[in-house]
Amino acid sequence: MKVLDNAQWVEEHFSNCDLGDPRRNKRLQTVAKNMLDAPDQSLCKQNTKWSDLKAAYGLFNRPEATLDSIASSHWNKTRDTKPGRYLLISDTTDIDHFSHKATTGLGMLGSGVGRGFQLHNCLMYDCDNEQIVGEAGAILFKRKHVPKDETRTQRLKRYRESSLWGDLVDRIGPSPEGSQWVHVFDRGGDSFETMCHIVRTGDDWVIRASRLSRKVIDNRGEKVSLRQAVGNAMRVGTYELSLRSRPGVKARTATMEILVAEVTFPRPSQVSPKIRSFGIEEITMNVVVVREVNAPKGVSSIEWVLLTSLPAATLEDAWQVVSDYENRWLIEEYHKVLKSGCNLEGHSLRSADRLEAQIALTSVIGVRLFQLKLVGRNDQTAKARNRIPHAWLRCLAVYRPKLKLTKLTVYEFFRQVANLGGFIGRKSDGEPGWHTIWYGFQKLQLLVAGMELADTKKA
Ligand SMILES: [Mn+2]
Repeated sequence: MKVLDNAQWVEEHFSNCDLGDPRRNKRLQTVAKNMLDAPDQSLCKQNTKWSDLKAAYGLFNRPEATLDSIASSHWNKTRDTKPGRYLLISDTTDIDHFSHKATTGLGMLGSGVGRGFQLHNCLMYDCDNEQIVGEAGAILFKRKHVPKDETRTQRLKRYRESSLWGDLVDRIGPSPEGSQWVHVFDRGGDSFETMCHIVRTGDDWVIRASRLSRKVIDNRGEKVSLRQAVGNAMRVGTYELSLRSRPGVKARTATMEILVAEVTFPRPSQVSPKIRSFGIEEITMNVVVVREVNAPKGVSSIEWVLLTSLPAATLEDAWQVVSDYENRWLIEEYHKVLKSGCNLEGHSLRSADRLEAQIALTSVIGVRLFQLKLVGRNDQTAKARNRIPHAWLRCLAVYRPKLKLTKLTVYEFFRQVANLGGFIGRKSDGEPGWHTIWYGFQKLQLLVAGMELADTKKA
């Protein structure tokens, strides 16, 4: 993957936005570029020209600046996948604006003490090239106070947090010709309703089961609990997993076994009117179970029960399902990028509408930062001069005269960037973390900008 410079990247991902006025679209690109140059700073520090800062506030104030209008150009680009295999990893994260007492129009968080939004979004991952494609879609949800005496029927009729999963599947839509899309959800996404939405798009899923007490039909046609079906599952293989130490638990090598079963979920008796209208009476799927055998006493053993539309007859099939689920950490890391890398919760804008525009912009910019991190890690042998913008390399060469640019790999380039941010890179240091990469990246951008300024002065 060739790395674009910040201006090119912004152009590619924001130039098709429609905010109702060409000047406003241009303004969006300026604000986005400034954000990318200094992602964890406040708006004032990102937009150091007075005209840019005015443009940012002006933009966020416009009713046209919504999550959809700002991010959908990027979403569309992400969904237009080339033939291949892709994971669509979704999750919900709380965006907490509790500390900004003056902000109006926020929803509830937690038990009602917090204030903010739930951001439910989906990250597209290219399995063949091991790269982040982008954000495939997002929904912002404001939880409202629910009356204590709400009936089950009333609950099923209203938009709930559990509806976000299926709703986002619908908004993202089906995969294009030649692409296999696999939706990967944690236990929050386990419901018959959510699966119905994926059945309708014709795509695949790997979802961690949340309720093992639910009734299913096993392969002998008997009605059992999912827990019982798991108990009767067939073992297809074992493997060793080394687990790092945690507070109070020693490091150990765990023996894991993989079991598979086929089950049918009947439609629950009470479902929302929408699901009733789909007319899906039952869904047959595979269950892949990964669990630790002979876990030491007093240690809670690992067990994943994964529900999937993918084949699971052989060990190889089952492995694929497990490794798809193992990639779920990517969305958690992406949410970390948004919160700690882009300081998403730190902006003190005065209304929920302005925050929505801010969140939209950040969710797209966060993709770029996440991509840069993975490009560095995965492209261990690719030469930097073929992939990295020329100006960045030129700048680095001036700053570090001993560096041999012709030999530099993409991987080494990003270690050098982290180096600018304070990463020392001793053997024991491992891979550079977020903050050092960011600080290094910001420093490099500043050096590049300085060099370009000097060039124009001379001309
Ligand atoms: Mn979750």
